Amino acid sequence: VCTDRTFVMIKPDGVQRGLIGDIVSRFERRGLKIVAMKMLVVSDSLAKKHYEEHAAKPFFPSLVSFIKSGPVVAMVVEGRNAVPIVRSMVGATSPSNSSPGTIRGDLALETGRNVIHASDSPESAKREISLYFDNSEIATYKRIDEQWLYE
Ligand code: YYY
Ligand code: MG
Repeated sequence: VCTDRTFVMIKPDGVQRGLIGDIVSRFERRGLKIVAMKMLVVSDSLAKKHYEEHAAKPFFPSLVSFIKSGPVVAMVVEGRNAVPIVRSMVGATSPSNSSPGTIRGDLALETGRNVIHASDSPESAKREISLYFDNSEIATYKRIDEQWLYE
């Protein structure tokens, strides 16, 4: 049984543009398991903590205000190699570099409106999951297709 986990967040632009279903569906069809999911409006302090690695960058203030600008959908996604698999599905940070077939490559045009966040390493996944979820909010269950997804 695989317990690799990553943190994913559909950003306010993705929610406002009606892309929640499309994005969640991509993860489900890939075989990844959604083990936690909620809609919330990110507070100022949570936004700054989430993106603390970028605190000194020129885009930090606009990134923080964008992330707070409307509801987001936060998720914990589980599956073998969930971190790199989800990052490859998300695509490059700048949509002009993200390949067609990726979420950003199919659904976004600008870096500052790139629809989705996903953790970039197992360590950041752990940190980000704990910023958004209590352990009690994360479900443990089996998908009925797991025997066909894993050898
Ligand atoms: O992990 P990822 O989201 O692909 O990119 P990061 O380099 O961690 O940057 C986080 C976030 O910041 C990015 O999704 C958009 C925004 N951003 C920006 O607005 N302008 C940049 N030059 C770089 C990043
Ligand atoms: Mg990042």
